[in-house]
Amino acid sequence: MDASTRGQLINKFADLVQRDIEYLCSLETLNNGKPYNESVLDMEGAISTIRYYAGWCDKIHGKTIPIDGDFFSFTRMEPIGVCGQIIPWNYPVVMLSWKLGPALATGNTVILKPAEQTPLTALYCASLLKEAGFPPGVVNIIPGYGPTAGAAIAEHPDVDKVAFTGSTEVGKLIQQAAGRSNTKRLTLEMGGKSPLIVFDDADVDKAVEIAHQALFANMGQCCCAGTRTFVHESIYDEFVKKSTERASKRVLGDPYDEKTEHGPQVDQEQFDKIMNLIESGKKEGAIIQCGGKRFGSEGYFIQPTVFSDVQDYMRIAKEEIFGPVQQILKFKTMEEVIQRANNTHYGLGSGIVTENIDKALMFAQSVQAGSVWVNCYDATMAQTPFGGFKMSGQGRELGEDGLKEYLEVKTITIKIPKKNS
Ligand code: TXE
Repeated sequence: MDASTRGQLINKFADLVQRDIEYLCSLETLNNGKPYNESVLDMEGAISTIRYYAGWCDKIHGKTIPIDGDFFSFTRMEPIGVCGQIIPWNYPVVMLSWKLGPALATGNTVILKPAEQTPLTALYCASLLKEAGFPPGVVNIIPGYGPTAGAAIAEHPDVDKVAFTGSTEVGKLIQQAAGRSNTKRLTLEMGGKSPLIVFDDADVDKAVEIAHQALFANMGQCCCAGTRTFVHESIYDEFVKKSTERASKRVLGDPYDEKTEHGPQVDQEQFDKIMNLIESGKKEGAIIQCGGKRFGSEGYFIQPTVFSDVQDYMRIAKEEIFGPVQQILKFKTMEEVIQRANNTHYGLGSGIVTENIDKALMFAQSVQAGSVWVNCYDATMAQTPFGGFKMSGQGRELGEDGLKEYLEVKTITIKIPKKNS
């Protein structure tokens, strides 16, 4: 198939997601429990990612290289082959778009396994891919459990690459399986404990809102959530008070109600993990400003929770909570906060709120994280690469860098009688 035709096919898939957007949003809310309004944002984001990669299809090319000697040398960018893609439940269609977009744009075939909690929208997308006219076998969407279906993909000798998003624990298992089988190529995106720094020159109200959304969006189930909010000591008390007021106003309820900002956690396992970490925060001496309990008596709703007086050694400051629990820590100086921000095995997102460009750039250079957001948070778009330093990941998704993860570079060198330039 011509690369341009591949682009048209991928765009056709985006057209069909757009056509059925209301159905897909309803299904995503049923799938995951996220508020319908968040499902709409997810679907719009997924469509723009698919279209972004559709546009790349006939613009991926190699180079001619000024090699030493009487040779003519050029490179071809070739697909890797069969790509396994194992995705999580927090952003089911968004994750599907991040995975399918670059893999298909570069001419690979795909076996995608959605998370066991959220197979519905991925299966519906499979029917849209068929309707768009993808040749049989190019995209295979196979729901199943991690230790069986997921592990089979990671172990299989005929799978050439695995792209995974999920826990660090499972990411390590996938690396081991790749090593045991055929040293398949890997991209891994594995969560974080991302710092957001608020300096004393910031507009406190704006900073409170940025930090609130950085943490509570998607019920805190976001890999790059700003889960360590470091606030300068001179504005700390005001910031804690306003953050508590903001979190207390968050509207919980039926995810299909358009007033709802906040739905349930995805399942009992996540609910239990979060409640356990909230208890550990209380025991270790952090002060609970609001929340901390189950909301209502049905479903996996957790009250938006704000902890102040959090210390770096506490479990809530070190472990990925993946829930609606904000940790507010106090700092004095830039040097100190950079050192503390980097004192983690993770390195996915980070942010700084300041009016001072020197502070922003100093932090941006020093923080060990794949993304730095200045006066905003999680401004993740199809065009910009996303991924982790340290144990948050390997490789990058999105942007032009995301394409490289699905390509092999082949160098072709031809002996010529004489080079004349
Ligand atoms: O993740 P898993 P879980 C983090 C978050 C969360 C924790 C556990 O902290 O609380 O991980 O969540 C598949 N071989 N993140 O248990 O198990 C699984 O079927 C191959 C961060 O849901 O890693 C699913 O498709 N695959 C995160 C996917 O891996 C396996 C998003 C993720 O599930 C497997 C989700 C195996 N042995 C959780 N075992 C992020 N980075 O955004 C499981 N899977």
